[in-house]
This record gives sequence, structure tokens and C-alpha cells, in this order.
Amino acid sequence: MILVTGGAGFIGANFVLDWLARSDEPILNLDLLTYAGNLETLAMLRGDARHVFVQGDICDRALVERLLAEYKPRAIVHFAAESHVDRSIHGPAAFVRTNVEGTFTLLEAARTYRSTLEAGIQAAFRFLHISTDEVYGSLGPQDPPFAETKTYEPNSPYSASKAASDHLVRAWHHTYGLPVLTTNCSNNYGPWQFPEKLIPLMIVNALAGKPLPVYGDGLNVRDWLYVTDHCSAIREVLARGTPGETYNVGGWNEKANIDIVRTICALLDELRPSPEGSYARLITHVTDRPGHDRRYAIDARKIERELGWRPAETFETGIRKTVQWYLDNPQWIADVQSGAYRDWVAANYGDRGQGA
Ligand code: NAD
Ligand code: TDX
Repeated sequence: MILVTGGAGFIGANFVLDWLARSDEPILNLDLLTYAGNLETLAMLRGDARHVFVQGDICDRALVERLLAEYKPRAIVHFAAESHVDRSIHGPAAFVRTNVEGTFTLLEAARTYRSTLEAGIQAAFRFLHISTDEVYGSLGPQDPPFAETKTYEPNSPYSASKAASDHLVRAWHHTYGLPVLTTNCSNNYGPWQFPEKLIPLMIVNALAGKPLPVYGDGLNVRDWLYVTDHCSAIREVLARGTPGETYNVGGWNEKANIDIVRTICALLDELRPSPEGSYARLITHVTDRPGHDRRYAIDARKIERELGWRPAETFETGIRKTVQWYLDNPQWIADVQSGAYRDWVAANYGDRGQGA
């Protein structure tokens, strides 16, 4: 069994579904079900004994210790986090709590738990920490992409909290010998992403005929990776990564935000034409995000060279699949926007939200 934290969020849920489609090794999924956690995403696993869901907080040391002792996972894959930069600007406290204190709590619980394991299992135990390229700061137009050796220069409360968690993970390896692995990935997109992030927000707003808010001049650059390619990278790092190492994950897909938005409009014009004309009419430049990083780009050569990982999707195939998925799943969108999935959780999982 492996313990996944944050497995009801966007990347975590994609990882859980992907893992259980390929393997019979069970997953213990610990997730607090904040606004970003949605068990409806995992509805197809209802009744599947390979998925054990526990609603709980990674900051709850007693709970984490009890789960480790009871289920004895061979690895922890740690996704749980507050993940949205704009929210971190308006309310940074939750980011420090979950991302820093939560990671600290997991590391301490993992260290104690690992010491109770017999030698062979102890040697094979892994703690895989899922992090972001944002810890490296912002690039100028001519700078080389982020390599693993790049200095940390986080600029937002979100990226600072993730940078702090990366440092804790590193220290628990160097000081206590915990076999940790860290991945720093670029921007993900794909099915089941909460419509606060750029790509799903633009699709959902366009379909509703609402403005498409592009921050500033729209020329900020992000490096995009389809979510299942991130999942395959995580599987490779967990299976064959070297403890203590970090791996940058990215798809060599740098795009300016305005080009992403125009691409989404063009795909919607093709797949769901509007009688009012091109969706591009809805593009609206709005006030910039404070401290908005100009450019991120990932140098993924280490994971390609050492682990042979390659993304399966190009940006063109991935964005088409993503737009099609949102067109095909209006109920999921309506439910996350209305909070109706919380009623669904209560009806299906009871008050405690625990069950397979
Ligand atoms: P998300 O916001 O969609 O999901 C986060 C999940 O964590 C939710 O299910 C939420 O309920 C859960 N959670 C939050 N606080 C918790 C707590 N205290 N205890 C237990 N569970 C808690 O996030 P995501 O986009 O899926 O990101 C997952 C991870 O990947 C994060 O660590 C993020 O920093 C990292 N990451 C994300 C991206 C991206 O583009 N989204 C890119 C690189 C790295
Ligand atoms: O309405 C918007 N308009 C807009 O122009 C939103 C929501 C975003 N943007 C811009 C800001 C960014 O330059 O689009 C870009 C992408 O924004 P987000 O989707 O908020 O992502 P970003 O800030 O780049 O962070 C994401 O990638 C790295 C994830 O949210 C992080 O969790 C991850 O670590």
C-alpha cells in the first residue's frame, strides 16, 4: 500500500485513478476535503477495496501516526497543499499551515514510523514530495530554463511556503536519513482541475459567456504539462529515483498566457460554436496579479536522462483533450461551482467521509 495525501485534489485524484488503472497496489488517500478536494472526481472508485479514503488533516500528527501504524504503507506520496497563488496573496496563513506545518508533521510521523519497520522494508521506504517550479522564482526572456541546481527565489506566499517545505524535506534526508525524493513540476492542466486556475477558468467562463480575465499584458509565460504526464513522472521517480535527489518535471511547452487563452477560444469555436461569434470577443485585460512572476520554464533533462521519462502528450493534443473533457462534463463543473459535491460526499461517505 502507498499513502497519498491530497488525493481528492486535481493532480492527486488524477494520480490515484491512474495508479489504480495500472496496479492492484492499494492506496490510502488522506485528504481534508478543503474547497479544492472533491470526492466526486473519484466516484468511479466507490466500492473498490483498493482505495481507502480518510478525511483528515495532514497537520494532525496523531491521525497521521495512527494511519501509518494501521496501514503500514511502503511509501508516502505527498500532494496535499494549498495550491492557488491568488488565494495565497489574499490569505497566506493557510498556506504556511498546510504547506509548511503539514509537511513538517508528515516528515516527523514518517521518520518515527520508518524506525519501527524491519530492515528490508525500512530500506525500501520512500517519501515523495510533490513540489513546483515556482520555488525557483521568475526568469527573464533570455534566461535558461530552471535546472535542479537553480537557486531558490520564491516570490509569492504560495511559492515561499512550497520552498520552505522543500527545504524541510531536504533536511530530513541529510539530518535523519529519511529516503526522500522531490519533484518540481511546471504548470499542470487536464481533467478535474478546479476552475480557479487559468485553463479551466477560461473554458468555464467562455461557455458561460463571461469575460476571460487576462492579467496585465498577457505575456507572462508558463511551461505546461498534461496532468497524466506528471503522474507518469511521479511513478518513475517513486520506482527508480535516487533518495535525496530532486527532479524537475516539464514538457518543454512554454506559452504566453494570451496565446493559451486564444487557443482555448479557437478550440471552443470549433467544438461548440457560439451564435454570438468567436469566444475571443470575451478576452478582457484586467489588473495584474501583485508580484506576478514573468516566466517559468523547466529544464527536464535530468529526469529524461536518468529515468528515461518522456511526456506522452504535446500541448496541442493535451489542450484539445482538456477542452473536450470540460465540454463533456458540465455536471462536474456545476457541482464544484455550487458546492453540491459536498452534499454528495455526505450522502455517500457519511459525516466522517471515510470508506472505500
Ligand atoms: P489542489 O488544490 O487541486 O488539491 C489539493 C488537495 O489537498 C485538495 O484535495 C485538498 O482538499 C487537500 N488538502 C489541502 N489542505 C489539506 C490538509 N491540511 N490536509 C489534507 N489535505 C489537504 O492542488 P493540485 O493542483 O492538485 O496540486 C497538488 C500538489 O502539486 C501541490 O502540492 C502543488 O503544490 C503541486 N503542484 C501543482 C501544480 C499545478 O499546476 N497545479 C504544479 C506543480 C506542483
Ligand atoms: O484569471 C486568470 N488570469 C490570468 O491571466 C488566472 C487565474 C491566471 N492568469 C495568469 C496568471 C499566471 O501567469 O495565468 C497564469 C497561470 O495562472 P494560474 O493558473 O493561477 O497558475 P500559476 O500561478 O502559474 O500557478 C500554477 O502552477 C504552478 C499552480 O496554481 C500552482 O499550484 C503550481 O505550483
